[in-house]
Amino acid sequence: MKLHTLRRAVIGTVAAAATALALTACASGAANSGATGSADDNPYGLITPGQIRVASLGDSKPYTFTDESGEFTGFDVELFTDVAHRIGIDDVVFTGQDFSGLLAAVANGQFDVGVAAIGITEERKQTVDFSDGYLAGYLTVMASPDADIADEGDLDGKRLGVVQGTLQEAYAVKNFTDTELVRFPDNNAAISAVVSGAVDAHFLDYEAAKEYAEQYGLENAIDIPSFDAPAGFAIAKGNDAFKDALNEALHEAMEDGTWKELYQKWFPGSPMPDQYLPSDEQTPTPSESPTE
Ligand code: SNW
Repeated sequence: MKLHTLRRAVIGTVAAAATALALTACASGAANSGATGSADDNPYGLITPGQIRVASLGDSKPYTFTDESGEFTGFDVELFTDVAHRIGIDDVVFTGQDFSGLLAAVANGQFDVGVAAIGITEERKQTVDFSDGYLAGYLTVMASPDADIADEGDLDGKRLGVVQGTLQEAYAVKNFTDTELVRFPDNNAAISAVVSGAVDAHFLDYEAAKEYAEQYGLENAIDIPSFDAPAGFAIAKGNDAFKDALNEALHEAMEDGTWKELYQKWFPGSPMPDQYLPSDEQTPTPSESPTE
């Protein structure tokens, strides 16, 4: 707690200095010149100017996870790092959180952004703002092949793991009413329970399920589209300068093929969605298609 107080005090000083600088800039009519401006050194209202603190997850491979040396990596991590670079920031610090506390930690200013395959929903928008979407996929029930789970009806009377605070939990509460839900803080704990037989299946993101399936001989038993809740970067409400900059950089990363490259690297063999590809690689929608 003492450390916390100290850090806040330091941040307070930095913030005061930044405000003073901004005021000086205003007075000289040069405010808000963006990342390249020399006067305004914190255009995105970051906790520490020049650094982005990211709330993430250590066990959501291949989206966000820590490798053998403890470094954060994965699709979301590499995409966000690329986007941050495009807005002039290379000092990006990822920290693992429980998913259930992640959005609150962003909303109350402990982190500048949340990056963890976080689906954009109206409910979550009450707590945080989101960048535009960057990934739309499936929610997957993963089980042992012996569990005989092939469709949603097969979950009746079964024990199903969900990570607290996820869309999977919300979907299961609403739709799997005859299933016993067992809540876990993270995927690793839930997978251990599937492997030990303490639960019959676990409900998580498609690519993470694929990863665990290979590792533990489990299978993707049911895939449920979650295209209406594409993942976005979560930021504190009202920080439009930061949001706009992230969006612009994100769309650049899509347009120049960086998004596609990362998708192929981290999700090999998965169907390539259209909407985040460079515009000249997108297939025409049916109404524009000459065959329609
Ligand atoms: O809604 C999907 C989205 O379409 C894409 O497949 C990436 O995952 C989602 O954002 C859902 N992710 C869950 C959620 O937002 C779990 C996140 C996690 O476990 N890291 O609750």
